[in-house]
Amino acid sequence: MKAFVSFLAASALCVVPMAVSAQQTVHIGVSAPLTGLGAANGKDIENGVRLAVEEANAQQIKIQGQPVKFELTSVDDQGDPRIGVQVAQKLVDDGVVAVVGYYNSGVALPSAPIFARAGIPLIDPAATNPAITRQGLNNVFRIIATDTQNSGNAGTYAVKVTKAKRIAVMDDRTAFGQGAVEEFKKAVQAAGGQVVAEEYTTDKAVEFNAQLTNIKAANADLLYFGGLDGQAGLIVKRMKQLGIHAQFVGSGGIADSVFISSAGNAAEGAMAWEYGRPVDSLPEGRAFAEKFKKRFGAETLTYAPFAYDCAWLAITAMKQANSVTPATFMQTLRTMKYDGITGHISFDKYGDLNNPTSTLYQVKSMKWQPVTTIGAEK
Ligand code: ABU
Repeated sequence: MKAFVSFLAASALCVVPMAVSAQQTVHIGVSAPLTGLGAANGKDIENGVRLAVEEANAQQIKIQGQPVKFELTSVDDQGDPRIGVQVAQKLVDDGVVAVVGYYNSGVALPSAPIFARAGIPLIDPAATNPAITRQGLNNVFRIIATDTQNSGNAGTYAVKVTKAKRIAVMDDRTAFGQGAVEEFKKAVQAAGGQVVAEEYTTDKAVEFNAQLTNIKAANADLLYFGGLDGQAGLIVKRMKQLGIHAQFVGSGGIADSVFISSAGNAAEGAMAWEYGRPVDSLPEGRAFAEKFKKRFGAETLTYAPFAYDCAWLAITAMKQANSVTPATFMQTLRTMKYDGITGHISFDKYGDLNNPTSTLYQVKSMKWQPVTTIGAEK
């Protein structure tokens, strides 16, 4: 009898709780150019998401009582629409529950429907062509001002504040550059301004002599360029060589170190309209910049803060919905109010920001400095 009681006691000690919480792995996708011309910005976006994922894992988040391990699944879209749609399908096949992308509007436009068909939310930190959220899809969210807003502000400001009288435009024929210049021209015309020269190039070009000679002949006092940082730097350098004194103004994705390296001394005085407020002026912005530098050994470019917010937005939606099922937490995303490091985030019926802001920057003493911000946060 004594032996039997000892056996029961020993058995009781060995009872293993039945409700063991199994860890679930949740994949967050990123699509950006990790090689080629946009690679620096693509890595910036990828690292913004990586930082958010690492922080979320350190917090040991539980959803439905089970610990969650977040994993970054990134693909290199090379800034090419054809590659973009292929790797978008790969992300779907790999089972991502949300995607942070894109850098290039031209890649975002054909790729977004692939995630829509799979019922996966796409959260955009950088691609600004307005049509990305106007394709009738219900899965696209963008946490950055569109080109209607950013280049629209630029056009109004050029006429009303800069008082430019003879405006030239040039674009790189991409969905972003051409679209941005169209929005700029509409705003210039609405403000009563005059566009005296319209030129274009391609996003791969490195020589702009013909276009800039035409702009010089038109006696332009301001050049608005729809295109990206490295190429913008080469244009500004060539303007200086040709003795063109028109004020250079960029359309976004230009106020960064890539532009300054590319333009060299010619960078001084250049302007660019960027998205959101200066990160340093936001409550958590400076801390973000410092932890980014500590983690990756490099300063952020334009988009890492937005990409970080995109990833945390998805993770917070999962927490609030208590679900990692895309169809469930996507409902939460639509009505969420989230304070990110880039500002207040909530969405209109298209998935665009309710309160977008833009900031004009200028290179002073070879550093991009904020000049003014348009758009009030509520
Ligand atoms: N918004 C600037 C990044 C380039 C793009 O939208 O294609």
